[in-house]
Amino acid sequence: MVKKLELKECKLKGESKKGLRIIHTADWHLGGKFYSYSLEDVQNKFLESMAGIVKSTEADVLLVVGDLFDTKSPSGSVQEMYYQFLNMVRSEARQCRHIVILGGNHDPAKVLDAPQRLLRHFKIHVMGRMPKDVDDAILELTDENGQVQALLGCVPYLHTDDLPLDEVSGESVEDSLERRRKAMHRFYDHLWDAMLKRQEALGLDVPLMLSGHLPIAGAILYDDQESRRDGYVGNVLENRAEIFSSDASYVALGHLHRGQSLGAGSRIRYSGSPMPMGFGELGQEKSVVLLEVRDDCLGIESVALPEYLGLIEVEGEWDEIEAAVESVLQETSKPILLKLSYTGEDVSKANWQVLRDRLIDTRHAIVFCETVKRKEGLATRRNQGISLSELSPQYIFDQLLKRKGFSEEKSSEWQKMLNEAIELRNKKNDMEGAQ
Ligand SMILES: [Mn+2]
Repeated sequence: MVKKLELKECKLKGESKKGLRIIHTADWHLGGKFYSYSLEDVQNKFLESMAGIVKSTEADVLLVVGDLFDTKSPSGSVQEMYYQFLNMVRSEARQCRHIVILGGNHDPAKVLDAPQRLLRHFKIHVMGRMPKDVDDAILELTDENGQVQALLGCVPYLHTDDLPLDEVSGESVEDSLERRRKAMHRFYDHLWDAMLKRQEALGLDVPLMLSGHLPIAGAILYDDQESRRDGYVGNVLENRAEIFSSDASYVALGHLHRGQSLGAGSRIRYSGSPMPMGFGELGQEKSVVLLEVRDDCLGIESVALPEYLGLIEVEGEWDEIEAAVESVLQETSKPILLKLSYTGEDVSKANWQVLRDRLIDTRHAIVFCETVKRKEGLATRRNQGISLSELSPQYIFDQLLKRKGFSEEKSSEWQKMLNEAIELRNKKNDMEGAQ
């Protein structure tokens, strides 16, 4: 028998507590850059405010489902930021008994796991890699009296070695992906069985929850073409929601930066990232998920986060671009990053340096700008200050198509071929266990 709690959207923050409270968040990407703009200051602000949220929501559990760090080798100051945060929560939000940090595809699993035993003394459970014994991945979430209120199956990003496959030779890429999907399903089944056994051993009737850092079919990856920074590789291996037992009361996911549930009222949710990492996330409201384990239901509330970073994208005449730059000078509460495209006739107007100079000594920055010159009905873009990360295969391809002046029909044909080529490349990367 599994105690499956019904999800109930309700107001929890500021209301009196009726059960164990869990904050579900993910994809912090500490140490990450926005184009070439360092996010360290913004992220420090975020961590401070996050510690405040853990305190003000009276959360008993803080769960970070992967991509805590942005790179495999976070600098000393980025690691310090992380440890300062843990210390802040431990000293200021004392009711938070369990801090759970799971590895994502961006995380340096070994760096996360290095202090694992030490951190356990502080009830900080880090799991960069999946432990060999699945039983070690089951966390008993206890209340202030030490009573187990729920079981959490902790699942960091799974590497190829975590998903043993049967050796098959001479199969297609599709077949091999299907085998990986099956291996993933088997993995979650195996974990679920272990959780049922644990529950039985404890002699308790408590809700069971799962977690994971992976893309699930049906989720919205991006609002537009651009924010393909993360998930580009990996979204090929789309697992199906059925890998999670339907008896799970909640499935806390990470990896996709857009917060969402898989279908209306679904118990399978992505918390989303706390701040945008690309212009594709422009306009997304960022939040964390707050859960409350009650006797008869699982209360859930999406708690909106402040906007730590503002984004402005302008494509148009020079005076519009100038006005946008002037307007950000008024903003002092948060940095604003601008992406600007000048599409006017007179290219001599486009003096980007003058605009950049306006932002010196502010926290705002123009992270991308370009001059688009219109010629015979075709737009050709002349790039200024384009960063490497912007040079996606798609971007270069678009430029080429424009330059060649292919018909729409021909262009879409070429586009189809490019998509296939990219997909094949991604599949290959994914099979090799790339991020
Ligand atoms: Mn990820």
